[in-house]
Amino acid sequence: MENQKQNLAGVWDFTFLPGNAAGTAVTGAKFDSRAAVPGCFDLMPGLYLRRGTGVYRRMVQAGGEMELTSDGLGLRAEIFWDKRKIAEIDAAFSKNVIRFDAGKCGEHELIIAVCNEFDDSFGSLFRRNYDFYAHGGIYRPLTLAPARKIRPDELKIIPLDLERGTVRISVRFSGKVLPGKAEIFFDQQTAGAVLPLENGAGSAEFTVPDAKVWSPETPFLHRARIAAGGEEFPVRFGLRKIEIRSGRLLLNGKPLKLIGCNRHDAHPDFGYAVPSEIRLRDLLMLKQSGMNCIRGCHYPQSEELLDLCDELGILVWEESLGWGNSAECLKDPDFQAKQLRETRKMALKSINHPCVILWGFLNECDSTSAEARPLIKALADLLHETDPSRPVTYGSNRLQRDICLDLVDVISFNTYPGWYTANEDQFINRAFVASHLQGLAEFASRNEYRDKPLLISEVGAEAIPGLTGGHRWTEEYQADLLETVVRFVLDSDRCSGTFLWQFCDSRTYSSSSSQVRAGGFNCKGMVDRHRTPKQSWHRIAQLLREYEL
Ligand code: ADA
Repeated sequence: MENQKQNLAGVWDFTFLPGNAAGTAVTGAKFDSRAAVPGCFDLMPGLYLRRGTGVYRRMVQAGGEMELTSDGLGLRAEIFWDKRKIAEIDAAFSKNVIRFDAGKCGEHELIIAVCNEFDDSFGSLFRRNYDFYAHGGIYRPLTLAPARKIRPDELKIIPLDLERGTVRISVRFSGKVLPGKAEIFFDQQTAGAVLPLENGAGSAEFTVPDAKVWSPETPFLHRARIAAGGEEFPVRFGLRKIEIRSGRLLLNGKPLKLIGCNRHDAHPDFGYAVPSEIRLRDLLMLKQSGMNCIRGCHYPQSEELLDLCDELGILVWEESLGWGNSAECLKDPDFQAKQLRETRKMALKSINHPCVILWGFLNECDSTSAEARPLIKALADLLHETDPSRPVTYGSNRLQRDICLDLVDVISFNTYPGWYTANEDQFINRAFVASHLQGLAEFASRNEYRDKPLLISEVGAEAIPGLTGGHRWTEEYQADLLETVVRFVLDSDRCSGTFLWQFCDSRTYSSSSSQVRAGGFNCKGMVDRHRTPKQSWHRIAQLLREYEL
């Protein structure tokens, strides 16, 4: 099966149509240009930051029942096979498997019309007010393969006991003929263990032979092959446990201090279609700096990124797409339904990645309003039910005013002392920054919250690369601020970690009602948009060499 999979990366025929023009794409489009897949069309020459419909076309050899897998595109797409619509994708960054009848074996035309016009209805998840750029394009790999006889709608391997090497494997297949059992083979095993199935679903405990624990220091990965209904499904997984005890996060039974950064999976020249080499370099830089984690802000991560984090031993907070959603939005039934659908999809796609230790959603929503509670509760319940093995959280910027913190396992505060706080001096006030963080730690130590770990999930300051002098917007100011935060977190018994804002400068909009974004970039990166370190990067790396995480 794997060798029948076609990777559709390459240069496709292309044309750009103004507006939301998927209909015209199939009837009247004249393909007058070429575009790379994966790629963002709104960074191509002549189309820089344009909004409209990018229409991609190529010919493919295929026939019979096929599966087209998209690991992520945006903002939304319509897909046509020989001019017949076979799918619509209405959520950016979402992984989708499309099953369709490709007809007779031979050459067929595949058209993907991707639109990056904003849709202001509440049913749209990528909204105009988000503080990261809404690119149009096919962000991540596309593959095409013959459809399997059965489909694994769920396939979970959850570590149970690390010493005994036990895991719980749960599967749910769909298809015309459902298998009565699955066979599980670990690593090099040739004799499988049986998992009985009823209506294509089953769950049982297994022992992994010669089990080795996965950790950031020794990211050991096991493999399982799951054979059922004449098909084989390979899965890679790791044996590790993330737990909460007395308000602390524990990894494999030991207290965990998370020191890392928020990272947009983005690049100024490629948008969200980040080339593998750049993704790899980013993660190697992070690992070498001594940081141990990233928050994949603010959307589901690519398979490639999660694979790399599994291999390098980088811990990940993965979250579904959302940003600053208002009470009006949070109570909208369409918005709610899509949030739930996409959050569940994210959890099911990433559940076997040991690097993922936290699930998140709805960054900085209006969690002071009663309207937020039903959706936050529903998302937390859904994640717990889909995956009982990982804690759930959301980045709150409402701090002490938040009324939803009881609904999640971990309290995560996005806070910008020394940046957005009013009446600040031109120069850093370290005591103010530390006392603000101390205030949050005290708040989180109240009876009702003391059993929940506390994270500072965003904190930072803008720094224009090369600007020095120590005042706001300079590299020193940012380095001083972030150093103060990291020292506080390392020394605090209450705080389980921080995700600094942010890894690299990232594209957003030049202005919005509440934010100043120099040149259309959020310049709070510790490295600049092309990944050249600022002073803060070196400062934090030096500090982490002095401490042992
Ligand atoms: C927010 C948000 C980020 C970014 C940041 C900032 O808290 O979650 O996406 O906008 O602040 O730079 O202000």
